Amino acid sequence: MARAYGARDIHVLEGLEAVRMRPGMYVGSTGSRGLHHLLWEIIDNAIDEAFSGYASKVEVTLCEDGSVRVADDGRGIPVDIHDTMDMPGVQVVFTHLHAGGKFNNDNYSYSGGLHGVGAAVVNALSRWLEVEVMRDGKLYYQRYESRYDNTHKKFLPGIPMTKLKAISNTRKTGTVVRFLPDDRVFDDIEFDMEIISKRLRELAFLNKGLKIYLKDERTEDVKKIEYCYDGGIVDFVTFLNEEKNPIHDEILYIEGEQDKIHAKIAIQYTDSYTESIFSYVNNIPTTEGGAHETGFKSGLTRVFNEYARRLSFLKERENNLLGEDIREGLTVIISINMTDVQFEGQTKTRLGNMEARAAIETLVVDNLSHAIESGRYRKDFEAIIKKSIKAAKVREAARRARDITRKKSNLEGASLVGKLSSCTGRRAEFNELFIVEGDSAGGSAKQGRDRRFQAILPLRGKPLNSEKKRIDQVLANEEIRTIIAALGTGIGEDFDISKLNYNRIIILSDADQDGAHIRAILLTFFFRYMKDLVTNGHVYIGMPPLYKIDTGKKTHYLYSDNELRAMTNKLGKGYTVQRYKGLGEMNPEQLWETTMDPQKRNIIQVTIDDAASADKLITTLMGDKVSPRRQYISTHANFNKSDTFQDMGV
Ligand code: TSJ
Repeated sequence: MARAYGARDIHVLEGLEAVRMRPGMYVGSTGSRGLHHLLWEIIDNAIDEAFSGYASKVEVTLCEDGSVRVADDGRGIPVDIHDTMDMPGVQVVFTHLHAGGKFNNDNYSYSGGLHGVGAAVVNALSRWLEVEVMRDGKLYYQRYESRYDNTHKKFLPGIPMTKLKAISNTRKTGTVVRFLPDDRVFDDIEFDMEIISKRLRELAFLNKGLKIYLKDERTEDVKKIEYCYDGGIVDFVTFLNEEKNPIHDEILYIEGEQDKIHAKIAIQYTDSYTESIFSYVNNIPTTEGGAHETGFKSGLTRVFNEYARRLSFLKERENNLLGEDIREGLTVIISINMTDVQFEGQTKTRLGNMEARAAIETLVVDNLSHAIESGRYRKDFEAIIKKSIKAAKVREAARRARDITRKKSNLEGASLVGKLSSCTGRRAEFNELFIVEGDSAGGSAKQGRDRRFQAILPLRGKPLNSEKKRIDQVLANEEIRTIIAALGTGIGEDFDISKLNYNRIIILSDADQDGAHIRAILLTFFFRYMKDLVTNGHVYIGMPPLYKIDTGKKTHYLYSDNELRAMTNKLGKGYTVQRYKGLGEMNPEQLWETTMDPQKRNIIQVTIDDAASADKLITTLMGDKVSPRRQYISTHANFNKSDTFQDMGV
C-alpha cells in the first residue's frame, strides 16, 4: 500500500516520535491511568461537539480485538485542505501535536486543560488508528499505523497508510475513531470497564440530555450500558444522596454566566455531618478544589448569614455562622466552563484562575438571594438554616472537648501516644507510620521494622466508624485520638499538612473481613477529616503475603491466589504451603521481609480519581442505611482487595 507521506511530513512525524520517547509527559504514565487517558482524550473531543450543540450522542465500544471505538453524530471533523499544512483537516488533527479539536480558531471551544493533549498523542501511542468522517454526503476514511522504517532502522508512530479517501455515500454526519493502544508503550493495554463506565456516567451527569452508550464486546455476553440524565447535575446530586437522608425536598439549582464563566450548581442538604463538594472545570474533576470552590463557599456563607440575621434565626449579639456550620450535610456539584484554564496543585487538579472566585461568588449570592426572596424554597432554606445553627452549637461544644483533648495531649502526651513506637529519625519526609491491626502483629512490626524511619501504631479493636458520628463523638474515640496525635496535623478546619509527622501512612490489616472493615473505617476517617492526606498521596495500604511456600531450599511468599497457582504449577511437587490467616502469624523477620522492607514490599497508594464515587461508596459501606450496604457487600464480597480502596482509584 502506498504511503501518503513525503518530505514535508517528516517534521510532523518527529513530533509524534517525541511523544513515543516520553509518553509520560503527554499522558501522565504508561500504566492504567495513561492508557485510559488516551480514551478520555478522544471522548473529550466528541463531548465537545455535543457541548457546542452539534452532537446528541456519543458511543464507546470496547472491541473484541482490544481496540476501542468512539463515535459521535456531530458535524464530522473538517476534511477540506488545511490552509498552511496542505493536508485535510482530519490529518492535521492526528499528525500534528496540540492540534486537538482547536485547529479552527472560530470554534469557541472550551476544550483543553488536563485532557487536552490532542488526538495526535493518541495516534502516536497506538499500534493503529482509523478515522471515519461523515459529512457533505460522503464517508471519508483514513488509517494510521506505527511502522518499522527500514531505511532509518526505527519505528515511526502514526503514519498515514493512505490519503484521506471518500469511500462511500452517506446521509449521516459524525466522526468515528477507533484505535489499538500500543502494547510496546503501555504496561498493559486492557481497558477497564469499571473505570470507563464511571467516567461516562459522570460525563452524562455533567452534560444534561446527552446520550452516552457503552458496549463491551470483549466477552461472550456483550454488556451494554446507556447513560442519559435529563436533570443533569440535579440528577447527579440525587444519585449521590441516594443512600443519605435529605432534609429538604427541592434540589437548589443555579445556572448562569458571569465574566465569561459559565456555571451550573446543584445543592441538597442531608442529615449527614460531613460535606460532599465535587467540582468540575470543563468536565474535568477538580479534586483539589480551587478558585471556583472558594467562591462558592464564600457566597454560601454570606447568603445564609444574611438570611439568618434577617429572619432572626441569629440574634443580634450572636456570632455569625462559620462556613463549616453552613456546609454540614451539604452535597453539591459545581460545574463550570471557561477558557484559558490554569490547573495547579500536586495533581494539577486545582483551579488557579482567580477570576473564577468572584464570578462564582456573585452568581451564588445573586441566585440564592433571589431564590430566598421568591419564597418558593422557604421550607428548604429553613431546614438548612436550622441545621447550620445546630452545627454551630455542636461546634462550640466540640471546641471545648477539643481544648480538653489538646490539654490532655500536652499533659499526658506520653500516654495518649503511648502505644506509638516512634522512629528515631526526625525528618518527616523520610518517615513512615504503620497503623497495624492488633497488638500481636503490632509487636512483630515493632521488632521487625527499621526504627530509623519506621514508626508503629498498633490498634486494639476497631476504631470508631466516623461516617455515623459528629466530630465531638469522633474525637471522643481513643483510637482516633491516638492517630490524630501521632500524625500531628489536627483535623477538619484545623488540618495543617505542613505539620504532618510522616510522609507515608501505611495501613496494615489482615486479609479477612475484619481487616477490610478496619481499613475501610480508617480510610473513611482520613477521607472525611483529613482529605488532603489522601489527595496528596500520603496514605497507603500495605499488602502482606497470603501464602508461604517452602521447598526446603527456598521460601517463596505469594500475594494472591493467582501467584500461588503459578508457583505451585512451576514447582510441581516437593513443597509445603502455609496460608497466613493474619499478620500475627508472621514473625518479625518475615513481616519485615514481606511487608515492610521498602526494597521488597508491595504497598498501594490510595488516590482519589473519582471523588464523587468514593464518597458514594463510603456512604454505602459506612452509612446508616443497612440494605444498600448488604447488597453491596454481597455483590462485591472480595475482602482481599478491599473495594473501598479500589474505588478510591487505586
Ligand atoms: F479526537 C478526535 F479528534 F479524534 C475526535 C474528534 C474524536 C471523535 C470521536 C470525535 C471528534 C469530533 C470533532 N467530533 N466532532 C468534531 N468536530 C469538529 O472537529 C469540527 C467540526 C466542524 C467544524 C466547523 O467549524 O465546521 C469545526 C470543528 C472543530
